[in-house]
Amino acid sequence: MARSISISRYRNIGILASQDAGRTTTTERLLAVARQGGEGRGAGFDASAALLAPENIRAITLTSAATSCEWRDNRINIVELSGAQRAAADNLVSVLDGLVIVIDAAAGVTAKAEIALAMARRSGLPRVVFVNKLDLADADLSAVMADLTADCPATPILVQMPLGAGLQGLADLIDLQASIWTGSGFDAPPEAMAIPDADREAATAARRGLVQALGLGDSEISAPALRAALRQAVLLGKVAPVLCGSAFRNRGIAALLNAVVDYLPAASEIGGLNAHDADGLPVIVATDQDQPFVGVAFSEIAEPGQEDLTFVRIYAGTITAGSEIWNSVASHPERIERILRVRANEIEEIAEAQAGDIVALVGLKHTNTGDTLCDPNAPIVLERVPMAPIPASAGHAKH
Ligand SMILES: Nc1nc2c(ncn2[C@@H]2O[C@H](COP(=O)(O)OP(=O)(O)O)[C@@H](O)[C@H]2O)c(=O)[nH]1
Ligand SMILES: [Mg+2]
Repeated sequence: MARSISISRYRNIGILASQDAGRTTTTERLLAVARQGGEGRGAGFDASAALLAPENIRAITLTSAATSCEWRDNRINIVELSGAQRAAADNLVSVLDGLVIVIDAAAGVTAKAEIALAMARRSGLPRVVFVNKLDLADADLSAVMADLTADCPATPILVQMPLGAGLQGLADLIDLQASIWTGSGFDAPPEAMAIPDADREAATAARRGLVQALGLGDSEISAPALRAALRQAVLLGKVAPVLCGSAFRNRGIAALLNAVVDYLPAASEIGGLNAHDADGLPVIVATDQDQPFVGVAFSEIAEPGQEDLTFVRIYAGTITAGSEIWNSVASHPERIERILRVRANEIEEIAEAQAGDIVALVGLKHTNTGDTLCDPNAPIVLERVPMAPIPASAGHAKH
C-alpha cells in the first residue's frame, strides 16, 4: 500500500494557460523532472515515446483529467486548465487550491492569455506565474511583467532573473545563486554557481525591490525568512511570484516545482468548507484526515471498452477500495470498486486515499460532476463556493 502523506504535504494545482503557451509541455516537464528528482538527473524522460506505447494510451487520456507527482516529500496533483473552456474549467478550478499560470514570453499577454488571467482572478486562488519560452529570441520578459502588473490585486513579483541570451541561466533572487546550463543537450543538468559578476548588481537590486514590494524594510533578510514572507503574501492573494523558464528546453522546471511547494497552499490550508447536513442545517467541513469522508466528483471519463472513472477531490477523511460511500446529492449509496492514481504515463491502483488527495474511482454509477460524496453515516452536502460572476464584456472576448 502506498505510504500515506500528511494533508499538509498535498498541493492541488491547476496549470492554466492559453492555447500554445506551453501548458502541456510544462506539465510533462514537471512530471519528468519530479520523477528524476531534479533537472538533468537520471535517464531522460522521453514523453513522446512513452506516450506512444499502446498500453499507455489510457493513461494519456486520464492524465488530461488529473495527474500527480512527488517533489520534496510532497504530492502535487495537477489538473490542466484551458482558459478557453470557460464553464468547464471554472468547475475544475473549484476543486483546486492554487494555480500555475503559464505565459508565453514571446507572444506576451495576448487577448487569449487575458482570458486565462481573468479566470485566475475569478477563482481568487493563490497563484504563481511561469513565464515560458524565454529561450526564444523575441521573448520579452519586461513586456510580460508590465502587462501582468495590470492583473491586480495579486502584484507580480519576479523571483528569478534570466541570464544570457537564449536563457543560458537563471539567477534566483531569493538566495542570490545562479543555475547555468553549460551542456548542450536538452537534458543537461544546470550548474549551481555564484551569480556572474556582470549580473550581480542587477540581481541584488532586484532582490531589494522584491523585499520592498513585500513591505519588508530589511534588505539583509535571509532567504528562508524571505520565502516565508512571500508565502504569506501569496496565500493572502496579494502577490504572485513570477518564475522564468523554458519548458521545451527543460529549464526552470525544478524551480517551478519548488515554487509550487514553497508558495502555493497545502490542502490543509484552505480552511473549512461550508456545507449543510441532512436537516438543512449549516455545518463546516474541516479539511482533516481524521474526520468522516467528504469529497467532490469533478470529472468523469467514459471510454468505450473501459471502466467509467470518476475523479474525486477528497476534502476530509479516508476512502478504501471496496467500501460504500454516499452520494448526498443523488441520495444514493455508491460502492468504490477500485481507487486509481494517475502519474504521468502510469496508472497505479491504491487501496485507500485520504483528505487532500485527488484520485479516480471505479464503480460509481449514480454520480455526476459536482456531486458531494460522503460517509453514509455523516451525510452532508457541500455548498459550492460560487466564483465571481464573469463580467459581461468578457463574454465577447475572442478565443
Ligand atoms: N521555444 C519554445 N517552445 C516551446 C516551449 N514550450 C512549449 N513550446 C512549444 O510551443 C508549442 C505549444 O506547446 P504546448 O505545450 O502544446 O502548448 P499548450 O497548447 O499550452 O498545451 C509546441 O510546439 C511546443 O513545443 C518553450 O519553452 N520554448
Ligand atoms: Mg496542450
